[in-house]
Amino acid sequence: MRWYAFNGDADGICSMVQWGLVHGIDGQTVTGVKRDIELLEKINPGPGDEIIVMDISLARNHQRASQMVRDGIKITWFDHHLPGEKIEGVETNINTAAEVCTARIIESYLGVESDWAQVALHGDGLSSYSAKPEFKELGELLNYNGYGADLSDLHFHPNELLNLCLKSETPSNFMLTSTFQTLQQGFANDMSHVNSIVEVEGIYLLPDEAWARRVVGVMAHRINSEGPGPHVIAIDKGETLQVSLRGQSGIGELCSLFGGGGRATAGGIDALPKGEIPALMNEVNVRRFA
Ligand SMILES: [Mn+2]
Repeated sequence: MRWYAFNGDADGICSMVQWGLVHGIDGQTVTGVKRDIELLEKINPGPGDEIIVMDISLARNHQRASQMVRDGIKITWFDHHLPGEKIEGVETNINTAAEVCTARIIESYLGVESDWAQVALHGDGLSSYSAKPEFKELGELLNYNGYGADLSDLHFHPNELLNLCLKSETPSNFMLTSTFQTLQQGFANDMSHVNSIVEVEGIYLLPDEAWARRVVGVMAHRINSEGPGPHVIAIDKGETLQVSLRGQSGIGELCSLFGGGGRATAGGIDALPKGEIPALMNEVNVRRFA
């Protein structure tokens, strides 16, 4: 059997849609909210099974991937996050260049130019590398749908969105559906709360409520487009902060200093103890005023 593990955000979905339009997606799909990236933990392959992974970090699935390869499972990995140490036997199609998202990697792998790759660029905050601004809203909305503490926070299960996108075939068709309208309305409602959030001591701090958990990503992209950063957007989890960091370069590395990770321009720290906020802000400020 073939398994697909894909990130539940715009890039993961758009990668899968492209694959599905060319090869179909027969098999078992495994996904989750955008933050849910240790997806290999949810797969129990049998002998002879194969796994295709899209838009999740190999570094964050390293141990499980190594074990599966030793067990004879074939793994093909498409991604643009820092991969960590090489694993012999995993076929990797990984490019961490700032202008690349997974859907672009899939587009060149398949050799079929696709507007879904353009949608994904917008979803990943890479609009400046897209030639199609008409898909910016769709990219942001698919990305927005992936944010939440768990699947119950989301308007649509990522699998359901994947199937609706496949049914529409093109982004333009999808934008005519009631699904698109539902996302537009949900987004507008959530964003109506955002204006009250101001930067305090270098951090945009959000309450731990469903609307905030859903808009944190889009809010981070917008704040990042207003200046070089690094920008800190965080959800107050009580003892810890769930941190999103955005900037122009070195963001994944910065997050990894605090147990997080990411790519050049976007990263996160799942649970930063509040006592470590000064240390984080020191690192951020060194880069802000460099
Ligand atoms: Mn991505």
